[in-house]
Amino acid sequence: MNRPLGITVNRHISDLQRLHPKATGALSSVLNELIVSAKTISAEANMAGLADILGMSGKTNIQGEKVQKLDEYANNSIKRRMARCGHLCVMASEEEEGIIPVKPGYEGSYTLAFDPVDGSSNIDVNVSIGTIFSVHSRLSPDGEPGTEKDLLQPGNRQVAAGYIVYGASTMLVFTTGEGVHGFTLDPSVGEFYLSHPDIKIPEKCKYFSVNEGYTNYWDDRMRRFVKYLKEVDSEQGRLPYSSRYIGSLVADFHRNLISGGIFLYPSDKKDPDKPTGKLRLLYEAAPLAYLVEQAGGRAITDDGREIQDIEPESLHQRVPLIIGSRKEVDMAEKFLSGKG
Ligand code: AHM
Ligand code: MG
Repeated sequence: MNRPLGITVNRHISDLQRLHPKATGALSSVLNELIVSAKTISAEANMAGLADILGMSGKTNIQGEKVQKLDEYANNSIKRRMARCGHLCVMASEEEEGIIPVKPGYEGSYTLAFDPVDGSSNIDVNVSIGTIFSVHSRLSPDGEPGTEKDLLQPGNRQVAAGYIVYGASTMLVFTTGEGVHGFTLDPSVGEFYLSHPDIKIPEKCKYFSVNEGYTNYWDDRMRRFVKYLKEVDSEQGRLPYSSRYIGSLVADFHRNLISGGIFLYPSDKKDPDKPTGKLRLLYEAAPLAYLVEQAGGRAITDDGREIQDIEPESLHQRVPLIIGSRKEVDMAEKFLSGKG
């Protein structure tokens, strides 16, 4: 069988590196090692039903949620591989309470924050899930173990971010600040090929994605905005936006990035301990905000702060998230500031 001579992700990464004559290749190595983990997680996710990897592991993570076996597999796969890649100084995972040190003697100049399996409540029902990652340059001096402070940096200082979506195909989407590029895994040869170069979020927004089951817990302004999205605007000749909600952030975000859409996970009043929404700044909101901005979109909180500008205070900090097509995020901002 003849295969197309596609651009592999490794070739693409080395082409990106060429744009920076002083680059050492360290960031390229971080990405290439992460991609190896992504392939193994993809293989496990595809085999989940057969490999008896479905179901709970019996442990509870720092967020108080049940840890599923695939979460554990993915978490271990990434942390063990990346701890020895020689270019990181410290890591943090959504599944672990504290910082994750790298192997002594292997310290490098980058940090890695990751959500090993996002949307894990969807594993058992064979619905798309994903992995999200975010890379920063360290703040502390080279050659020493990294610290929590190295990880608590705002999104606007990321040097790379991306996700892998394990869907009908496995796709990797990432940015290093030179646009957003998407790669599809050919599982028969184990290679990611460039399939979506220079992704731009469509200006015409088709979808809104929000868990409307929580409507009663939202602020009135959020309720008015979502009501507006469902109305016919005869002055502008606009039909209602279509509703799409998978409940896997990576998959919801990916659809909206490719087809145009806005995703909302606002703060709600249902849990006084979680007044700031559910999603985590370091592992979910900031990396996706970097991607969406590189693709021409925008990401804010429901009190109008740019996600990228938030200075993190703790590893597992949660933020309300409104992310997607720029015009609709601007519109959300208007409603939420009381001007809608
Ligand atoms: P997880 O990282 O523990 O899987 O939780 C995050 C997920 C997101 O993928 C998704 O957007 C959200 O939780 C769905 O939450 P809800 O069921 O409250 O709508
Ligand atoms: Mg998650």
